Amino acid sequence: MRLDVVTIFPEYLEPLRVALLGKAIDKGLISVGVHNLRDWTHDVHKAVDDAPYGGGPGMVMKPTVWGPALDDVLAGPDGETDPDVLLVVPTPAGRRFDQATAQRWSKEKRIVFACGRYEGIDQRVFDDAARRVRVEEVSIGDYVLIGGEVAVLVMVEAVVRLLPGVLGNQASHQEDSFSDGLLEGPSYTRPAVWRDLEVPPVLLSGDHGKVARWRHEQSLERTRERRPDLLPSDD
Ligand code: 6GU
Repeated sequence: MRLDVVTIFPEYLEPLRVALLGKAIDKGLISVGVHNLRDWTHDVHKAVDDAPYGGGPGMVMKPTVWGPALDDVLAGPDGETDPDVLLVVPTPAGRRFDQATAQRWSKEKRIVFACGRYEGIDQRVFDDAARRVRVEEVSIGDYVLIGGEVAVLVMVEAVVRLLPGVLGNQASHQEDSFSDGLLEGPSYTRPAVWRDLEVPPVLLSGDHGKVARWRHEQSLERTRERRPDLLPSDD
C-alpha cells in the first residue's frame, strides 16, 4: 500500500516512521510520502490561506495552491491522475471514520491524505478532485482538532495494522474490540495473585468453552456499561 500526506507541517507526520509503522515500511508492506504544501506556493510569503468569501472568522486554504499540489501527488507513474487512488480529507465535518472504514481502506492500493488547517480548504479543491478520483471527507470523532495531521496518524495506524504481515499474530485483530461490534473485555497475565487481586478463576480452569463464554459475557457487560450505543436497542 502506498500512502501520501500533503500538509503544511511535515514534521507532524514523523511518527509514521516509528515502531510498528516504521517496521511496516522497512518490510516493504507500505511506503509513505510526506509532502510540504508550501512547495506549491507561488509568492515570497508562501501563503496557503486567504480570508473567507462571505466573511467570518479564520482563514480558508487556497485552491490555487491545493489544486496543483493534488494534481502532482495524485499522479501515477505516467503523470496522469491515478484513477485507483482514494483521496481522504480529514475534517470534523466529515463522515465518521470507524473500524469498518479501516477494514475497507485496508484493501486500497493508494491513499492520499490532504491535511487542512484553519477553517478548512476551499471546497472546490475536492469538488474538482472528485471528477477524477474517489474522495472521502472523514472525522475521527466528535471533537475539534487544530488540523488533520493527528487524525491522519490515527487513521493510518488503524488501517496499516490490518495489513497482512504487520501484526505478529494474524489472529489477533479478529478478536479486536469492534470486530464483533462489542468492546473487548479485561485481560490478565501472571502472577495469578497480585496485590491481593486474583485473576478470575475461570481463566485458570483450562476449559476453553467456558473461557470463551465468560469472555463474551464480559464483553457484553463492558459494552452495556461503557458504550450502550453499540448494542441493539431493547425495544
Ligand atoms: Cl479528521 N480533523 C480535524 N481537524 N478535527 C477533527 C477530526 C479531523 N476528527 C475529529 N476532529
